Amino acid sequence: MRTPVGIVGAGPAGLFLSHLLHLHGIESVVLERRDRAYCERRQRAGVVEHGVAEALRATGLGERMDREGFVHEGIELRFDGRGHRVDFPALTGGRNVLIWAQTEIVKDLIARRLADGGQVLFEAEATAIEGAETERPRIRFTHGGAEEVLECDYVVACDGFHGIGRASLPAAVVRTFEKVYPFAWLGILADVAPSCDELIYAHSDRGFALHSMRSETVSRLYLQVPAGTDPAEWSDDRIWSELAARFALRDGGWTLGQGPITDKGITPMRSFVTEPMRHGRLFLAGDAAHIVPPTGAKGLNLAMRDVLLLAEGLRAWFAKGDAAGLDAYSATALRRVWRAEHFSYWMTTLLHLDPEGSEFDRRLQISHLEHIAACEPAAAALAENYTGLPAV
Ligand code: RFL
Ligand code: PHB
Repeated sequence: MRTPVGIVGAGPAGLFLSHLLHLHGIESVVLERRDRAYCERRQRAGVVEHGVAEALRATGLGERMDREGFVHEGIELRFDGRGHRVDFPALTGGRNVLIWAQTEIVKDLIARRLADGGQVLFEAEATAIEGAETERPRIRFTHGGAEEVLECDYVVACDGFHGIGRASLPAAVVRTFEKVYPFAWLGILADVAPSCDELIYAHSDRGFALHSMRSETVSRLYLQVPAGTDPAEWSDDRIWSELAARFALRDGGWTLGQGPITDKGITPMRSFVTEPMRHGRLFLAGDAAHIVPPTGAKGLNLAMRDVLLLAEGLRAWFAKGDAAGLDAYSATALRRVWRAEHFSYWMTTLLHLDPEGSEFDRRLQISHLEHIAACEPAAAALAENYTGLPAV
């Protein structure tokens, strides 16, 4: 098999890249080790930055998003038993975010790729990427019990944090940076109308909690739990009473609606960056190259922005033999990646209870939250980063 661009992974990064290349008249093959239903079901992100939503619209993927997604013009920070709203358009000159689940983006991308005659091979597991330093890199993969080879001009590893792409870069050229947090998120999906119109990020003495949503009848909620927690330790009743306690307002003026829990999972919290994001003709994009803790809602957005940049570089190369965009890819992407790393770390340490922290640390968090509530430039820094900095 032969293709100009071989892509490992049918997550949002790999699928969107394949779609963008198709719009530029460049063929690609996507190899995905899971089946289609698994890719379309995997519960993950829910917040799409302003600029990423615009890119989805501009590339023909906005129709269902605009019909079924929700525009959110702010979030609530809840701390010390009170709520404070951060107003995005007022603080950023008009930007907002969209609540539109990653599962829906993936469903639309798969349907669109297949309708356009794109090659997305499910249950095709890449086992090796070879020849990154040559003009003919290859991906070895297994599909339907057979071992196959995909010969490419370029290989893009969009295979997530546990894929083979990052490990295929020679150790001598790679540096990685990592921070692991001593807590995780227990996430649930519940058949109950959201108890809020906008997301609530809650700081409490019992730990962090987040109220998000998927539709008018489905809520998505998260609880900070110790790293290594087994979800079996958390009965549905225990989850609901802990959520209610962490979101409680001092005046008692808010109640959390409860309903049947349909999905329960643990997300470890990690910050991770690989430098560079390219070696020869092998590129990394999305979670394959970097991880952020989900508190800043940046992971999906970074993945989409990586491939927007890369698709532009590949377009210039295949159309005119111009390598400038490809050569600049890693450094340009990493500037945005490090901004998102800082913002995600900052939101995480601002809102979570550090199990090794002291009362001093907790007072600093409250003071910082009060500063954001009282001081417009401080709130604007949060809003600018959350809605997505256009210039970075
Ligand atoms: P993905 O989605 O992990 O896709 C990688 C794909 O590669 C496949 N694969 C292979 N295929 C073939 N051969 C191999 N050897 C392979 N190895 C792996 C995998 O099966 C998979 O299909 O990576 P991608 O495309 O880079 O996308 C990244 C995003 O998924 C991720 O950053 C976000 O979900 C992070 N995230 C959030 N991001 C946001 O922007 N906003 C949010 O609100 C947000 N909330 C979240 C999140 C992530 C979470 N979890 C569970 C990690 C909330 C949670 C709970
Ligand atoms: C989600 O809806 O899954 C979600 C929202 C905001 C975050 C993380 C996850 O910061």
